[in-house]
Amino acid sequence: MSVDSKIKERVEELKKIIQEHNYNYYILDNPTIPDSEYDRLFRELQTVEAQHPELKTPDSPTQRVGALPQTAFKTVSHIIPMLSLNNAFTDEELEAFDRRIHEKLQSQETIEYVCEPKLDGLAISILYENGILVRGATRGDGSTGEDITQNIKTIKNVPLKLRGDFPSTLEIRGEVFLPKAGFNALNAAAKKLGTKQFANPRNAAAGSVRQLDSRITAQRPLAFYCYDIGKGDETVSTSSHSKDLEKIKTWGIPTVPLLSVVQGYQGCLEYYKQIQIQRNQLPFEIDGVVYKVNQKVLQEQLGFISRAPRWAIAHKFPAQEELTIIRDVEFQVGRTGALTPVARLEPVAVGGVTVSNATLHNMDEIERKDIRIGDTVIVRRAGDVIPEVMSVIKERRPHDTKPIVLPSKCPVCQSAVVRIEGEAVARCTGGLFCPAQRKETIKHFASRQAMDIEGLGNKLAEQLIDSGLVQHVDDLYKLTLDPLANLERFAEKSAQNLLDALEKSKSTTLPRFLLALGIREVGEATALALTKHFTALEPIMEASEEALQEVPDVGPVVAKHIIAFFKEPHNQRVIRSLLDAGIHWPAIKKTDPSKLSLSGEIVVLTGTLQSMSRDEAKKELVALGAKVSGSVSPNTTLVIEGAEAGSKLNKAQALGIKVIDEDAFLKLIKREHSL
Ligand code: I6G
Repeated sequence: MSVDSKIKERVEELKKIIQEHNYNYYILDNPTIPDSEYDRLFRELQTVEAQHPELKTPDSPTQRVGALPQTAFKTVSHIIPMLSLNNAFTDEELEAFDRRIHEKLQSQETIEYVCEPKLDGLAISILYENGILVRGATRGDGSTGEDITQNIKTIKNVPLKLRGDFPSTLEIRGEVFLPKAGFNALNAAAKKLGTKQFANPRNAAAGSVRQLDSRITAQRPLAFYCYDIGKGDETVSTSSHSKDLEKIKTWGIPTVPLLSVVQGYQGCLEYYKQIQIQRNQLPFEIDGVVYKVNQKVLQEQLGFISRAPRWAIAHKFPAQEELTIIRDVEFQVGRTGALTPVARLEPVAVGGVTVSNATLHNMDEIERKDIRIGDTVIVRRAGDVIPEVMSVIKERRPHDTKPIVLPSKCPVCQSAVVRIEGEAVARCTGGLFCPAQRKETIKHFASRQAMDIEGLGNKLAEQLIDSGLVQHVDDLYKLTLDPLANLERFAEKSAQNLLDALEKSKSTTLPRFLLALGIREVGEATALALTKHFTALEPIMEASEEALQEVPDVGPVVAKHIIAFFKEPHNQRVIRSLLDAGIHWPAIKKTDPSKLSLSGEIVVLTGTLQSMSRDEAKKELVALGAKVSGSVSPNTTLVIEGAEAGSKLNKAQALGIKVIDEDAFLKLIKREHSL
């Protein structure tokens, strides 16, 4: 064989190997080689192609790096118009959709629906000719869109070449989006560079896909999921939408996850509730779910109404963002003295709840978003998160808006406010002289994760400080019946209940006690790590910075906070007083790392966990002594199965590897944490 044909053969081989690994990684979620090996193969292909540009083909995996900037996008006519979906905002609207279908079909039979999450991204079309990606286009007005081929080719999970038994012409439709992690990373990088941050993942995805310089798009961690076939030859279509999606997957194209086939609109409603629960845990943003009549014959009978299919509907979640006006801004003082600007809003219903306050985080954020009193703003309330002001609608700014000024004195205790150079947070210097800080300290001390003092909520903590009955946390254990019963809206019974709860709280655990002390940057995980490492309070109080930094989770900043806290004579006095009051915890034995419940185990996670992200699960596993691996091999000793587990589960079962579900995993974590 000549040198040239040898090189050509190697290029073909490399392309094939890399394409296979892309498929394993992006479609099967089952990488079979380490990243370093993949990178080596990729670099080899890049090098050979650079030396022999004539061997570079449009389907080469190296073609994802972006091409030279364009001056404008070309216009593309869609072969079949890209339609939109009708929306349902209530259960009744969904029921009406199902009723219309029955009427149109003149049938009483229960309809089978395919349910999918509705990704909050951008609809696109991708065209393959003879299995090679030749064109990517935006939806545009539905008839014509923009040619964004170069940008689509940079998206890592979009195959440049199809596999299996694909049709000669295939046009697919789907959604381009930025996973939450990618969005956060992008905004964190922008913040560091001082460049503009994106308001939400959808805007970030839209901005990235419509870049004239595809080298910029290539740096954005975009992803794609296909939801439908646009056009293919006659070999493409099956008898149902769910079978179509199965077929699409065999060509190496990623489809929308968490798909479910259900019966009737009741089945759709159950799916909706299920996805709503999972929503915050999902790795991508969704704004609702989509239901489609599964059987193609029925879809054909139903047809279209104006520009939307009669056989599909998007069931939207209540809006998480609304417009309102900032009437005023006040500064709240937290436990550590941090001043948080809070916007007082014209009350507005967001996702079914009236919102009148929203956090503005800190002065840097106010400056970055250019927020003024009187501005019309977008407020967002997602899940349990505190509502926040996302951005200002500048076009609606009246001429008489007022700037937001950081007060020079604490609004509660009048002590000086300082802002340390380089820190975003401004703080009241009043310390425990400041009633606001003392109230927050009591609330934190009594909270469920800390001393768990039942009945001692926000209101009572404020009453106790305002009445002077309590100054510091140790005063709680000196409370007696009479003065308590004299508090407003407090009777003898509730006073006795509080005393009982205080007595009960004396029997605690060391991590809870450490958390309750309110040391800066010491949360639940750090309190637990400190306990595991030192096994008693005294060595923690006396530890040097170096000794503290040996604890996993403790870096130089946290170590400094811990030292400063225990050095303070006032804190030492409060701790002594708490221990004298009878607070105690069981003695802790030093954990031998080989005795951790998963020590020596090689664990693989598969599917979506409902209660935590993959990163959190990995941390928990490491804390349990396990090694975490990305793929199942004969060395794997345990697989944790989440929802929609894929091929890793099949492989584990084939290899006879132990599989546990999320509940069993949570029990393991709980046992380890029950110090
Ligand atoms: O915009 C869309 C999002 C998701 C869709 C869609 C979809 O299915 C999961 N399906 C169709 C048929 C259309 N738009 C037109």
